[in-house]
Amino acid sequence: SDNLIKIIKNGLVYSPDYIGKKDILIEGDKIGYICDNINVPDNFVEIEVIDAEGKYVVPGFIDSHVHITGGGGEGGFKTRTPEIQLTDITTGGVTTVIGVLGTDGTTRNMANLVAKARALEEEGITTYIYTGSYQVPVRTITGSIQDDIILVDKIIGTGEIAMSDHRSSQPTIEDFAKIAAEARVGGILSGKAGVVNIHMGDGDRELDYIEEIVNKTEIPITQFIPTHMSRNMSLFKKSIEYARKGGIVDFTTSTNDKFAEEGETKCSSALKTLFDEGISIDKVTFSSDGQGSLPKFDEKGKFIGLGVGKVTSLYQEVRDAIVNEQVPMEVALRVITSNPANILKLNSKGNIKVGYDADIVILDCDTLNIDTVISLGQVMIKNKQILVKGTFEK
Ligand code: FWO
Ligand code: ZN
Repeated sequence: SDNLIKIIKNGLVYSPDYIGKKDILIEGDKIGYICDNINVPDNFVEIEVIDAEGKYVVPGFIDSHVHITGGGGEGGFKTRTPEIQLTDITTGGVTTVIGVLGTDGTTRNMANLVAKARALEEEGITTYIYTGSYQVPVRTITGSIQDDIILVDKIIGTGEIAMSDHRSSQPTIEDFAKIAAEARVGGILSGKAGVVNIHMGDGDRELDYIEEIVNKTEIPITQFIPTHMSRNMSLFKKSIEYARKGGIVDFTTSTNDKFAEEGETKCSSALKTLFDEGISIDKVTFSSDGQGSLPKFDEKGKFIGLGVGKVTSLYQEVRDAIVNEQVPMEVALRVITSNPANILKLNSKGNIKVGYDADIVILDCDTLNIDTVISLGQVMIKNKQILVKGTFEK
């Protein structure tokens, strides 16, 4: 059985700010104590000591855009991607996911998204969801975005709603303003973020609708979380100016060689560029688009193939930013820990602090590879061995 008390000893701790070599006491699902040295009282109670000597200890990762019920379908029914399994997530060091639907808002639905989010929670990680899919009007549970956010605990906002994409519902600016208004009031009345996660396509209108809403209404720019912002060079260049204006920019870490050669900017170098431009990194996040489809269309809009996103790409891009792009570790880690936690108002997440959830990842110092993953105080992976699997995983 899992000990209720654990002590992680002698790790170099990034909270994500670097706080030095510390011992961390875990009580149940919370971080109970952080100090230079905790003497382990012998045979006092069952205490599991985890030796983090020569290792980094960082907050569990937050993946804020994951198709947990599966997505895709753009190449016909056989291309509907498979539902995610627990270790697809935990092997990526991810302990909190935000689940989304996608292009297919017909055969995928909110009831299934809620059920899958609850299933993953039963299996040991923390989940939230966005109400809706690509389509406008947004298909909700209660019939209203505002009511969904206020009344359904796991719903923290709406999305991913498609903008500037040949697969969108071709919504108007007014449509988006009303969606943002409902999400904002829902968030205000429930203490949640109430954000609008916008799927940015390759269309020419890019961020125009968001900027016009921000200029013409009382809705703040931080109500929107546009994702896929490095999917082509033009949009990536726009995302730099957008971030400079205080906008939130989310970059998708799942990719394939076709997208790379077609002008997508790799997330690790996108982060380096923003960092070198002196942009405040607080409004920058990475998300994986895990289990989502990565469909390719030719210039006439004809489907020519698809890949499937992977949650494990999330930390790999952060690791590349640190190792290959020399982005400081305490900066790069923020885009998958404290930044999404702050932006999404996940108050007990994203930091190694007393009273916060015991979501922790231990990294090898030399390789920066994931060694151990703890979610809500439960050791899911230890010394690269999977200890906890999904219900139907062998
Ligand atoms: C992106 C999710 C896309 C699904 O443009 O939006 O399709 O419903 O599963 N994926 N449509 C992938 C690019 C960012 C590479 C989705 C997908
Ligand atoms: Zn998308």
